[in-house]
Amino acid sequence: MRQTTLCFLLKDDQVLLAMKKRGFGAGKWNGVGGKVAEKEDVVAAAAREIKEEVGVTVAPEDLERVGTLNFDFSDEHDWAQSCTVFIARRWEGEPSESEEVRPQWYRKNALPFDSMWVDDPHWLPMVLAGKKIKGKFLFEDKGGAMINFAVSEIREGGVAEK
Ligand code: 6U4
Repeated sequence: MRQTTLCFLLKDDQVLLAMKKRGFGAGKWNGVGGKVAEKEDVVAAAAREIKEEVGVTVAPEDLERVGTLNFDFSDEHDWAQSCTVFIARRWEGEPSESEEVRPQWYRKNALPFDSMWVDDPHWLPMVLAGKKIKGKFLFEDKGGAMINFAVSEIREGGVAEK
């Protein structure tokens, strides 16, 4: 299964989302991320994608790993991915538009879920509330709908079901 990353920059009560302009997930708001390259560390991959997509530099120690999400697509098996989710509160530079994405700050309590992946309402609010999570999702209709999913919070010393 391919490894991917997703990172959310946080500033006060806002989160940076990026409108994907092309490729996988085009037309959706999402965190910043992409595929982990061969032999690349997942943290390095997250930092590289953040730089490539929105032009800011995040030090590896400022990337906090907050979740692992497994995405399976019943009609597109090649799209299966294990996605490591990060948050970052420190970086250098100002987010700017690239060929791939158009970034925009959103208030954490006013996210554009209608224009995001259908799974996002089930886990992103938990991440933005400071929780660590794991989840798995099975999609149909090329990611347009979910067949089933499970999300749980990872607590020190155990896992609490949502
Ligand atoms: P290219 O080939 O440049 O378009 P790249 O941006 O490297 O690809 P891509 O787009 O395949 O990688 O990476 C997938 C990205 O989409 C990752 O950031 C994870 C994210 N993603 C995939 N399925 C998702 C889903 N169901 N919900 C979600 N993010 C998802 O919130």
